[in-house]
Formats: sequence, structure tokens, C-alpha cells
Amino acid sequence: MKYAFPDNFWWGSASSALQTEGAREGETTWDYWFAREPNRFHNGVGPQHTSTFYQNWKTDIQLLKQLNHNSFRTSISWARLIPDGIGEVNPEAVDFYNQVIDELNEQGITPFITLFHFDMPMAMQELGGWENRDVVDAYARYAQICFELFGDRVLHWFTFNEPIVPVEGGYLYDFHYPNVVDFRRAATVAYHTVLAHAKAVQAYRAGHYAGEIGIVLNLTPSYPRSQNPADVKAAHIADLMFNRSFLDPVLRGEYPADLVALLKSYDQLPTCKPEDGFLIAEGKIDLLGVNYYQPRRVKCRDSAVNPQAPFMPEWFFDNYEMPGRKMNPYRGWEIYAPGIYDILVNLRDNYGNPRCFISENGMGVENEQRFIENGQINDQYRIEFISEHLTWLHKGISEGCNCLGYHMWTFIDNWSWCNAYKNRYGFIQLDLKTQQRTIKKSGEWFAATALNNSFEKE
Ligand code: BGP
Repeated sequence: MKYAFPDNFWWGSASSALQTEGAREGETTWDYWFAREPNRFHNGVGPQHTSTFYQNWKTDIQLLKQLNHNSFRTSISWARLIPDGIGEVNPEAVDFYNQVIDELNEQGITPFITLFHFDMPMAMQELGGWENRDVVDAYARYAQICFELFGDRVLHWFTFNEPIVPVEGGYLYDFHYPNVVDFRRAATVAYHTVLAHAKAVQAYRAGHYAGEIGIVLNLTPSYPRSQNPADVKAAHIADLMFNRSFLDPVLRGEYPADLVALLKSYDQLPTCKPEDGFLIAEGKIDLLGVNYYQPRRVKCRDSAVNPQAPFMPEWFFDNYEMPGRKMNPYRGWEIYAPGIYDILVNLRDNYGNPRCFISENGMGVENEQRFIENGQINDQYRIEFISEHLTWLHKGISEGCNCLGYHMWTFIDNWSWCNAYKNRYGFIQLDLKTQQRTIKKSGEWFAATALNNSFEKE
């Protein structure tokens, strides 16, 4: 069967500044943490070199062209542009981002730009990071500077990438700096991130720029083990905490009342100011990026909560391993292609069918060299992964979902937070020693799909 996509569908990939550019003047929390605890990073590899995009941006954009991208998302590094977060703008960074943006446009590849992709300037973290409202203001200033510098040529802006991840990683589950485990502080970080987002949207609207502004959320559909009310309630609370804590403010302009009531009853609400409600209402977006990697499966708790243990989301559910689930064993994530369709249908039916696109989807695989045939990685598993997800995406579109494009994570194998180079996601293989780039089979498949705006599958 032939799966054809609407005209002007966005075909491309996503990446981020910290994971590709390499070292910069301004220190981030990642540099700081790596210098102190290299043992927390796979094979002790930190973010100094990553995939050398700062040096190789021009040839990398040629490769994007070869992959028939018509759009590409990356982020601006706050710490590169404003090394101390709040002071002088670094003119070399302005030159660099101008060159990248201009070259993308010249090659017919629409730049999609994220303002914050996990890379907090260390100077801002020293002030308390997102726990401090001064950092919210510093971010709003940084956003405004970006709009002024690049807003004439960047027409698709994203305030944050996966803002729940620094909350989970940094304040609940100990996989990002500052490695705090404290729900109330996590809730404050999440809340201030929403305020920062809304301030950036406000600044964008006030500047009357030509483009649009949105956010990228990692939506993990919450599936209950069964339709038993206890399981359904567990899934509902997981959905409130991990999806709707950002989805509702950015699409509806307010928090779900039952999330607020739940946190209030456990005395976990952040401190709010009376004017915050107006600000949040002004943070409604034009375009939603959806990152989809895995579903969340939950069931009601099997045992009683230990009231001495720290308050955590897991007070309300247990994770559930569905028998027969398909796994990506390298990343430990379930592969469930229909999830992409369920997300789109939920957006259509419950959120007014917003303009959206899949801004990340992908599969990290370890030791891909074993699949080399005639000098090229034959990653058939990735082609299957993409085409399966695309068939569900196609079904969503054919049923009226407003999905405008599909971006993969990522174009070249890159550095991956605590996993460093363990799992490779790219359409293009990166040889770490020589920095040589070689297109994988999946890259060729994607290039053909983008060119034809369609693909064939049985
Ligand atoms: C997303 C992030 C990316 C990227 C990807 C793969 O959550 O937006 O930055 O890293 O996941 O995940 P990982 O690198 O943890 O394997």
C-alpha cells in the first residue's frame, strides 16, 4: 500500500546545541556536573566534543540536503549566546547562529529553533535555576534577544524542548544535575518553566514577528493495565503529572483543576502569585511539537505507600510491564507505534485539534557497526520502526488530525546526556575517531520518502 502525505509536509530531523556543537565559552550544568562526576556519564565521555557541528555546520547542512530535509530543528545555546546567562551577548555566537540559519534557508531547509534544550547556563543554576523567578526573567530576556537577532529569518520557534525532563531528571529521579529528589521543588521548577514559556510567548507576540511560536513536549500516553477503576485512576494521575502538567497550560492556558487539587491536598503546590494566571493564559501556542518515543503503562499500586518515603508520583501508581510488549533493549523503552495515533486523536478530540507535528521519534541502538555491509550500516530495524510509526501517523491525518510533519531524532549520531555515545540514533553514522560521516540505509530510505512525500509498505 502507498502512504502519501499532505502537500508541504515537514520532513526532517531534530538535534540540540549541547549534543552537537561541542564546547563553548559559557559553562552549562552539564559541563559542571561532568567535571565533578564523570562516572555518571557512559564510558566517562562528556559534552566537550559531541559531533563537532560548530566546526562542520556547513558540510552537515549539505548532508541534511542529501537526506532531502525540507526542515530541521536545532537549539540555540543560551550559554554560548550569553555566557553568564544575563549579561553581554557574545558576538561570535551571533555570527555562528546567523551563518547556520542563513545557510539552512539558502538550502531550502526551514530552520525550527528551540530556545532551551536542557542546557542551563551554570551561572543561572548557581542562582537556583528554575527554582528562582529571577532566572525566569533572565530566560525571557534571552528569548527576546533571540527573536530580535534571528526572528526575521526563523519563523518557527519553540520555547522549550521536553520541559518535564529537567523536572524528572533534576528534581525527582536523579538523572540530571542538580540531582535533587524533592517533589515540591520539582513542582516549582515545572511551574516556573511554564511561566518562562509564557513570558517568551508574550515577548514574541509583543514584537509582532512574522512567524509562529510553540513548545516541544514529550507526550507519553498513559495506558492503564485494565479498565478496572483503580487502574484507570492510576493512569489518569500519571497523565496529569507527566503530560497535562504542560499540555494544558500551553494549549488551554490553565492547569487541570484535578491536578491542582491533588497537589494541594498533599501540600505540594508551588508558590503562586495572583498575576501568574493571566501570564499563563497568554502562553497559548501556535504550534505543538510532539516527541514520541514510548508509552507509559501503569496499574494501581500493589502495596501501601510508606509515609516516611519522599512524596513521589509513584505514590499513585505502579509501573506495569505488559506481557508481550516489544522493547528496544538498548534504551529500555517499549516500542508501540499506535501511541503516535492515540496522541494525535487525543489532541484532536480534547484540545481543539491544534497545529502540531512529530518533532522527535527514533530508536537508539548499541554497537551498530555489526550491521555494516559494504561499508554502510544496514539499519533495517530503524526503517521498520519509522515506517510503522508513519503508518499510524498517516491514519491520524486521514482521520482529520492536524499533524503537519515528521522529524526524526536525529540526523547524525550524537552525544546523548548520560548515555554519551552508547546508543546511536542517526541517519548518518559518526566515526568518533575521525569524525567521518557515512549515511546509513535508513538515511537513504528517509531521503526517498521525503522526496516522494510517500512510501510503500505491505
Ligand atoms: C529526547 C531528547 C533528546 C534525545 C532523545 C533520545 O528526550 O529531546 O535530546 O537525547 O530523547 O534520548 P536519549 O538520548 O536519552 O537516549
